Amino acid sequence: MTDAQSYMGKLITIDRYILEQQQSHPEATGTLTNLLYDLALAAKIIASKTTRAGLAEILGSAGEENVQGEEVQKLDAFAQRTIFRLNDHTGRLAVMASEEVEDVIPIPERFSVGPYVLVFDPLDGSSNIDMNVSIGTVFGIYRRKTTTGRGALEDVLQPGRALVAAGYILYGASTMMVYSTGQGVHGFTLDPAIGEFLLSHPHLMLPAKPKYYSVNQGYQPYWAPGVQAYTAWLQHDTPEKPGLSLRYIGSLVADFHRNLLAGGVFYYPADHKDPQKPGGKLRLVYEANPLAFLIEQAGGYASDGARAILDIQPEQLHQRVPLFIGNRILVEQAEMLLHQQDATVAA
Ligand code: AHM
Ligand code: MG
Repeated sequence: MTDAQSYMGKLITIDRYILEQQQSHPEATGTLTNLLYDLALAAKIIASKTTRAGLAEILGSAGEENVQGEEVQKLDAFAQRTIFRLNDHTGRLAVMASEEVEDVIPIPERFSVGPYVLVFDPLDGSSNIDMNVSIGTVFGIYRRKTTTGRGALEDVLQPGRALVAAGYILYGASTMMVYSTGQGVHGFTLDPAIGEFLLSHPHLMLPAKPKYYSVNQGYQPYWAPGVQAYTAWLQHDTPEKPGLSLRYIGSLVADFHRNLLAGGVFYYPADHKDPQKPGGKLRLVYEANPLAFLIEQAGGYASDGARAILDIQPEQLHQRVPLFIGNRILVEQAEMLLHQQDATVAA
């Protein structure tokens, strides 16, 4: 019997499951366990608002710009505040960092600091909110690197390989929390009637036969030749796979989640249209890395087109990175074709 089968039909809350996983590590102090509980609570609080997102009180934007120069929607601000406030005083974190805040977020002086670092995108895909399209939260947890004082930028700028846990919350037709602490990927669905996340997808693994490719094909005229060649390869039957169908929501967590369940590849390559984003659009620290950690745990792979996302040493908090993520065989083909085309162009 596989681990996944042993959970079939059992009613297990996220709290109990996290605790059971902790018990297989006798040395664990429970700090990480409690941090995950806090994130599950944040998920419920944010979900309670996203499910009411069509209502007048929260429609419209807060009228501010975030550090990426984008308009902050009210729900973004709410999600940011919720995650911060649930984690600022627990003594579990040394420092936090978020897409919505320019610099690292210190723990207020009046609270003690702890051994972990939390990076997050509080509400990704915010341009979809007003259209009632799925949105998500992405998070990653590191152990702090600095040994004294309060946390610093150095604690945040760690390669994804050093993540101890990562996950996302998908606010869709139902709310799901999916996370990994390095022992497989586990998915929980929120039962709104009882306010509990129940284990629905234990030990998620990518299906061997992929179904979908996901990319904003509207930018195709601006792609490099390698990305053009790669997309053509995905579309056609090849010895390795059938031709894939296109699915693109434009909401990273939802696109990632669908491909995790069905098999496939999501990519957001560098394009040449927007000089502001020569390295793609997505951010390494709190978008690409947590999802790369999850995909490797599910048997897949994530690359920037040349190397594993998890091996990149971040230089800046908000740096962008091209992202190819999904079934290993599909992502490795992207690396191969991008490399081949670069070599042709250089010759
Ligand atoms: P955001 O962090 O500002 O919400 O933007 C990230 C989103 C992702 O969810 C999604 O994958 C991508 O932007 C879609 O971009 P595009 O509209 O260019 O396809
Ligand atoms: Mg984002």
